Amino acid sequence: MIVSSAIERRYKLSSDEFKKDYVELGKPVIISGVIPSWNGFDKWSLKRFKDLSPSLNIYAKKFSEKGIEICSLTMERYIELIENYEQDPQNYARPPYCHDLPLFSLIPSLIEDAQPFPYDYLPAWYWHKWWRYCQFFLGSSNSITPLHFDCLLTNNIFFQVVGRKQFTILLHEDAKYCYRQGWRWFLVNPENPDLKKYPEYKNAKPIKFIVNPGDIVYMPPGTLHHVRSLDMSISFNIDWHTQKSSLNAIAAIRKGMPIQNLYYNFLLAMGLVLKVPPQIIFKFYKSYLNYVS
Ligand SMILES: O=C(O)CCC(=O)C(=O)O
Ligand SMILES: [Fe+2]
Repeated sequence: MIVSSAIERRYKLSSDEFKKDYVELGKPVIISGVIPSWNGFDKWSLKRFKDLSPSLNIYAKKFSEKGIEICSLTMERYIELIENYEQDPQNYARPPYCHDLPLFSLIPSLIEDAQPFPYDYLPAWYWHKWWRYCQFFLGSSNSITPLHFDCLLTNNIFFQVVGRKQFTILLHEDAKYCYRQGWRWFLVNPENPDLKKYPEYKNAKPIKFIVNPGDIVYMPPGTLHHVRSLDMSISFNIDWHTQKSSLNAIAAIRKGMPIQNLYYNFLLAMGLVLKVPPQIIFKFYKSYLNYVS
């Protein structure tokens, strides 16, 4: 098994190079030097989120072999659980992982902190109220997202603001070595693969890297990723299509993509290919932001 083929790291990558050298070639990249110039880069912390919105009701997830369990709690309580765990991990259980939360819509004052936002890394169709497409990940150290690909076969631009994360990614062509379960989850644990149980994984080419505060990660459609938080962490991502990826994603209905995903991909293709404005599409697309699959 070849561990750790490299990922390129580019400082303030231009949007033309981003499109030509990475998106069009289906190649992942880390972009540094962009987030640190945001108005609020230094301001974000879990404590600040708690102070801004203590009574906000949020959802957190527990991933296990049985599936995804969801619990609901207030922001204040959640951050308290994280702080307790970080101070004394022996005596406090690791908190659940707050995963896929549309926090810019819930706390709009945060939007100003993410300016100047790098619009150029997104197709123009997403520029109108770009923050509506952002999904946040808040969690303690050692929070884990098991191996999966993003369910609509979108591109993923991932913004790491606070804390570090360890990513292990595999290109979509390696999915066949990772023992798929359902549409988008995989049984192999790439941090400690059990080659007796999952022998085909020896053919896979995992890429392992650490994402630091202020880094942006680009992953092409269908990239498998396993993510471990190394610290208390705040990140957010945007799942986004190009015209081409939206049409490829619709075609994936033949490969077992759930029908609900087809609905969202069809809406996005109406926007990107047929140019239906986001003001119309978003009303129908919005429920995707609470879609657990
Ligand atoms: O940061 C994580 O834990 C998971 C990120 C992820 O799955 C994503 O951005 O799609
Ligand atoms: Fe993901």
